[in-house]
Amino acid sequence: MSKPFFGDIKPVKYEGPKSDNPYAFRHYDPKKLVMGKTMADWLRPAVCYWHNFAWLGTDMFGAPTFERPWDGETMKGARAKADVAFEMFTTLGFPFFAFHDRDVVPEGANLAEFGKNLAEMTDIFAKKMHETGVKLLWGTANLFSHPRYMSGAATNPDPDVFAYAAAQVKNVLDATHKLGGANYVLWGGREGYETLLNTDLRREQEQAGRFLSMVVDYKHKIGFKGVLLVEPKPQEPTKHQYDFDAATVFGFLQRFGLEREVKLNLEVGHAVLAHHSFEHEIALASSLGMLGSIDANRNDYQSGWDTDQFPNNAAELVPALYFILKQGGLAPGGFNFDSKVRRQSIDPGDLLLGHIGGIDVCAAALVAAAHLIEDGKFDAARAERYAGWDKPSAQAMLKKGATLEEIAARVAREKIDPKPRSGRQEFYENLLNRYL
Ligand code: XLS
Ligand code: NI
Ligand code: NI
Repeated sequence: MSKPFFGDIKPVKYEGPKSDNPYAFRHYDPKKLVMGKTMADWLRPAVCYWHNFAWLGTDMFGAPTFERPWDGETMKGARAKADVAFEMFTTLGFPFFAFHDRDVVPEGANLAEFGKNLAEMTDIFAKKMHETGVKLLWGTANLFSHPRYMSGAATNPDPDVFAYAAAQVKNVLDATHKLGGANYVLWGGREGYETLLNTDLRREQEQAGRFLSMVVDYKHKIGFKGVLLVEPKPQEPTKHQYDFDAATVFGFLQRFGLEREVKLNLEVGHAVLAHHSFEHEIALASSLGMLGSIDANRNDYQSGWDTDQFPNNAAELVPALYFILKQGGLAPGGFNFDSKVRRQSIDPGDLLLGHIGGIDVCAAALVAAAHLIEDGKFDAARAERYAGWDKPSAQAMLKKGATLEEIAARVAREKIDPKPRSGRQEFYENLLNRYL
C-alpha cells in the first residue's frame, strides 16, 4: 500500500467540548450511553463513497479541483480508491459505509464486465471489512449517470433500459447480500419527467411498481435479510421525480402492495426541496411505521439546490432526533453522511473535518432530544393535549360501527359545546430551547 492519504492525522477520538483539536470529536462519544444505548448504536454513522471518493470537485461550470491518487476508470484505480476509503473509515472510526456500484468500480465494456468488476471489488471489500470491522449500511445501483438512463431506468420508454436496470440491480443486490449489508437503497433520480408532453404517467408508474415488486421478490429469493429502502426526492435531476416525498412514496407502495416490504431513506436536503421540514418527513414516516434510515446533510437555503453540505446546526436537528428516539432508533438503518465538502476544500483533511462536524452536530442533537424526553415535560404536555380522547365516549366514536347519527344524537343529548383551547406553540418552542 502507498503512503497514507491522510498523512499523519491520527485516528479521530472523542476529546470533549473543550478540546481545541480540529481532528477530535467534541460531542460524539461513540461509547457514551444515551437513554440506554450508546451514541454509536443510536446514530450508526456511515461514510458514503460517492461524495468522498467518486466526485472530484467538478461543477457545471468547472473542472475537477481535487487531486486524488486514484481514478474511476480502471480496476487498479478502484483498488487504490478502496485503500483510501478504508483508511478514511478507520481514521474516523465510523462503523459503516455506503456505495453505488459505479462509485466503486468502472463499468467496463458491457454489463458482464461491470458485473465481474463488482464481484471482484466485493471480495476486496469483504476482506477489508473483516480486517477493520467496518460494515456496510447499504448498497445501491447507479441508475442515473450513464446516458442510457437519461429518460429513466424502470420508467424508461425503452424496455431494453428497464431490462438493463433490472440486471444491474440484481448484481448490486447480490453484492450487498454477500457483504452482509444492513439495507439496500433505491433512489430514482431519473424516474420522473422533464415534460408531460412526451410522458405517459400511467405506464411509467406501472413499470416502476413492477420493477420494485421484482426487487422485493429477488430479495426474498436470495434470503437477503436487510431492509429495502426507497429514497424520496421531489426533483433534480428531473423536473419532477415520482418519489416526491415520504407521503407520495407511501401511497405508491400501497398501490402496489409493497408498504410492508419497503421503508424510507429520508434525506434532509430532499425534504427541504419538497418544501417540507426534515422533521416533517421524519415524523410522518415514523407515524406510518415507514422510517428506515437517514441521509444526513443540509441544503443551502438560498440556492434552491440539493447542495449536500454537512449538517452544521444542532438546534435544527433536535425535533427529528426526538421522533427518532421516540420510535426506538433507526437500526438497521443509520445516519449516512450523504454530504460533500465544498469544491474549494481540496485538502484530504477537509474530508475528515466535514464528517467530524457532521457527526458532532447529530450527537449534540441526540443528547438534547434525550434530555427533552427524559425530563418528561414535553411528552406530558403532548399527552395532555389529547387527554380528552381517553374517555370511553370519545373512544367509542373511533370504533367500527360508530355512526354520524349516534354522535349527532349524543351532541344534542349532552349539549356538547367545545371550548377552544390554546395549542401553546410558544410553550413547546420555549421548552425545546431549554435543552439545547
Ligand atoms: C441524490 C441522492 C443519492 C442517493 C443514492 O440526491 O441523495 O445520492 O442517496 O443514490
Ligand atoms: Ni441521498
Ligand atoms: Ni441527495
